[in-house]
Amino acid sequence: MVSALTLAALLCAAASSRARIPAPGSVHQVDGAKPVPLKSDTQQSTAVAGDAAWTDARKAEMAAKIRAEFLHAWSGYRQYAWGHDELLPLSKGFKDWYGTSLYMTPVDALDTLTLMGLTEQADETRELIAKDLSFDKDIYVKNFEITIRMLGGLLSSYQLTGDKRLLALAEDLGKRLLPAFNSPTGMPYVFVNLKTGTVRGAETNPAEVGTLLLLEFGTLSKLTGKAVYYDKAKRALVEIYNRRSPIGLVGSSINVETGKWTDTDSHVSGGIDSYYEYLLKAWILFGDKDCERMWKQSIATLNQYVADDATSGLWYGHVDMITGKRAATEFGALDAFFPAVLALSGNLPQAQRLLDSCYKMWTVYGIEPEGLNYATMKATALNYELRPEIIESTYYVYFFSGNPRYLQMGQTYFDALVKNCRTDAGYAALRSVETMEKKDAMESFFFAETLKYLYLLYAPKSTLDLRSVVFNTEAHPLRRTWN
Ligand code: DMJ
Repeated sequence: MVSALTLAALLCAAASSRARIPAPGSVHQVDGAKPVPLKSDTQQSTAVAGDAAWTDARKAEMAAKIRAEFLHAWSGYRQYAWGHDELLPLSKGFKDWYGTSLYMTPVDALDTLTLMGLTEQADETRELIAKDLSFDKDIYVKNFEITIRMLGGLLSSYQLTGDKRLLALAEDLGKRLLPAFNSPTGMPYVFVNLKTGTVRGAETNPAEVGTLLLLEFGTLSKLTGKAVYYDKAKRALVEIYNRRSPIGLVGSSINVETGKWTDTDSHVSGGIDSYYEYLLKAWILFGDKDCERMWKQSIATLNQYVADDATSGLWYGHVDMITGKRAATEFGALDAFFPAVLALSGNLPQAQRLLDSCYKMWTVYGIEPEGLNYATMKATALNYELRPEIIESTYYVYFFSGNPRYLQMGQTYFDALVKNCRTDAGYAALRSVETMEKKDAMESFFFAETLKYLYLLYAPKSTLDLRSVVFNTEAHPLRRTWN
């Protein structure tokens, strides 16, 4: 357990650390963890044809195609929804999450525009944000979503462009979000009013409590020299960790006022996912030893209880956090981020096995369903929300393995997206991967994550070196520019 004193001492140590971001995949092998027994490579069952023919020219051609599709969707946003949170890709309208725009798509998309070399569009978007975006609004926002999309996007684009107006906006937003942490336990409320600082929503989950540390509040502290952001976010993360069960697992729902679990279902899916992701990434980005220890304990326990070596492959399912008893054989589109985390932690073989399972989830319907029962290989939720996680994992696993079969997997995703989700104004989520019926939604993470990871899979290494950045959970890359 982490006491307040050791926490303070370790925070000082982390702040004064001069270490560079360690080479991901090389130094984070888990001590004492019990990995799931590996089948040999020859037993990997997922066939990915045509993986030998990936020349540099073919990769460049793919990158250009993905960039063109990004531009197609961006033009739709530019024409029908400019200045609003999201494009509605079927009705050609727009949506603002809180009745007034926070420029969610522009902020979320800006670093992808920059990385793709879409300079004219990036400059126009940056000016829109810097001149017109204001957080002085009497609205209750979801702390988690605004932190990962907006705070993360502003900080990342500040680091990429050096435009100090973006850092000023990030700091203004960070200050307005801070009251969320004013609960009896220090774990944040779900909603905070940007103008008044009043809070709502005591029932939350580990992802929404534990995800605020890394690229967002921690980096804001490092870039502004104000420790308060790191300290509050770190305390919240430790509060969740300290409430783990005797076997070391966290549940799905917790009350920030009582500190009691209200749902003991344990998994790596939505609601818990980025809690684990940030334990590892906060260790890498900040050299935070508490996070290293918490990550190592957590991954060992996940591999012991949550990993499931089923007939259909390796999965991470659902168990009860107290007993460790299997509760469901369910995996989904959100869970598909986990191979990326395993690869970054140094466990490439397990990442490859899990990614093979994810690929089966994608190909069983021709595009991935939101939820899958891996015992029956039937969908439990048929929608597809244009999510990035499987592509994110494919990018990481390709980066660390260099195996062209992952480029072929990327081609499968891209072809399915173009075939099933493209509209004349952009890209649309699907109501059903059985019927491929579209719905009028294109979330900002399609620009921030889905197309960014797909592009980076094929783009020249000089576009961005994964060893020099840590991506937040919304794919905003952060560099350790501080000592
Ligand atoms: C994104 O907002 C982030 O990746 C988050 O961690 C999970 N959900 C979406 C994408 O699916």
